[in-house]
Amino acid sequence: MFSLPSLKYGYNELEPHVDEATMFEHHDFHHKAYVSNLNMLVEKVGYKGEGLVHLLTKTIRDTSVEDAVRTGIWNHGGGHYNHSLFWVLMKKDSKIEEMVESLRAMVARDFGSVEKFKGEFSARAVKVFGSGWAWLVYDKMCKKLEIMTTLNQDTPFGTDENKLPVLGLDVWEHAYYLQYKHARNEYVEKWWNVVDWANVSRLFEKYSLNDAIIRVGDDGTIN
Ligand code: MN3
Repeated sequence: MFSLPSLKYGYNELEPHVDEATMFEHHDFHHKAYVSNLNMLVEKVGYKGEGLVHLLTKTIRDTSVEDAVRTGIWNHGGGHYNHSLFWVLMKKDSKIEEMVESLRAMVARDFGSVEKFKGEFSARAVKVFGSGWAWLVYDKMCKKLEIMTTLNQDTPFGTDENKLPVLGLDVWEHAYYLQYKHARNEYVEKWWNVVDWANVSRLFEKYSLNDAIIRVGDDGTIN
């Protein structure tokens, strides 16, 4: 069954950018609830360990599965995938120098520069209406980087199979409200200080060189 991944840093280690109370609530309650709900749902489809990506791309299109179960898997499975990815794309002491040259070059080609990319990404993240995510995705068909937003817990590849998530930002209120209140724009600005560019690069290289989708293990580990 699915389980909640543990964080590779303490709840307070992303401070002052993301505070301890937010990290604790977000990980131990919000993410945990997606995992618990997903486990209840997959019992109903005879899950045999095919993996989250399979659930989110195949099971949700299987019309022999009850509509409510498919919707639940889409939402809670998406929540588990998105959050598992989100945690490993952050760390304390973010270093932009850890971005690999191949990613920097493609960012420059597709957005003009890293700074322009960050500006565009922030603007899109701030404008997500209601709850959702902003993503940097690698389009495996066009072999280019794009900014994409999704609503609720929709995943990029569940929405469009060509869109593989390189970087993701949770802009649900639960991700920032305790600390930033209504000021999502401030949260988005500060969040750049905790991006783990080495792991972002690792995802990008896996997609662009191997054409592989990142698997999130049932225990939330990324491989
Ligand atoms: Mn969240």
